[in-house]
Amino acid sequence: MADFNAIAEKLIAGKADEVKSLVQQAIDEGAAPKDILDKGLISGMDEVGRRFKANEFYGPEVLIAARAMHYAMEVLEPKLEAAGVQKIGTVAIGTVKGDLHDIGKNLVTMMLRGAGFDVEDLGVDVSPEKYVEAVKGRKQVLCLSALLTTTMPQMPKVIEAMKEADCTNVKVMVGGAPLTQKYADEIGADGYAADAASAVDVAKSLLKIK
Ligand code: B1M
Repeated sequence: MADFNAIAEKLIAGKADEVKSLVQQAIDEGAAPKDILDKGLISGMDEVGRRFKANEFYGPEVLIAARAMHYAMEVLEPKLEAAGVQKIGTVAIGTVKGDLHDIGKNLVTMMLRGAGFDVEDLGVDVSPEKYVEAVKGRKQVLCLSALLTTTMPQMPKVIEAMKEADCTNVKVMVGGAPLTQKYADEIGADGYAADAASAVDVAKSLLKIK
């Protein structure tokens, strides 16, 4: 019988090769792809998120676990598609115009993917127009990252551009070291996340996913 706990444990430990082969073994044994995802990989990433919030894990451990998840998904993704398993939501993420910091954004991307979201990473130095183009009619959530006090003011510009392009049905979340909930409220963002694990909670709550 497939050992979902072992998949979760190896994922938490960042053992990419072992996670991938355990996932392959579970597939070969006939386990449902959705169970492998939910009870193995996502359960492991949830624990990574919990440890990150509790300061038991730091950026490198999260990145290593996320890389293991990504590696295992290479074998699981085609099976999920074949089984018609839906992603839990669609997200676009990018670092705002003028800002080249991407380590935090990449962590957020990996945690969201680990939680089951379909995430398009737009990269760094993203203009308001590019955000709008990426989300219009195609995404439910837009995540903006900024690490510089000089680039934070790009965020209200993106929100304005979204309104002008009639993208008000897309939820906008903001994050990055200089950001605060107060600033997010002032600029009219729908959500603020202080770190990558909370970004998952906020995205889920914006889309009313339990
Ligand atoms: Co830059 N840099 N940097 N830098 N850099 C900071 C941010 C700075 C605080 C350093 C300092 O002076 N003490 C300072 C900003 C000061 C300010 O404006 N308040 C600064 C500066 C000034 C600059 C330059 C202007 C320096 C210069 O050239 N004179 C320049 C700007 C370049 C540009 O962007 N145009 C610059 C350049 C660089 C490097 C290229 C060298 C490099 C970036 C490499 C890269 O990202 N690929 C770099 C780095 C590494 C840093 C520090 C050291 C580390 C940032 C980091 O990766 N943290 C940083 C100082 C510091 O923080 N100690 C600094 C780790 C990361 C995991 O955390 O990004 O906060 P963080 O992400 C967190 C949360 O914020 C949140 O979740 C993440 C995970 O928990 N989060 C989100 C982030 N994005 C989110 C989006 C969401 C939700 C949550 O969406 C909803």
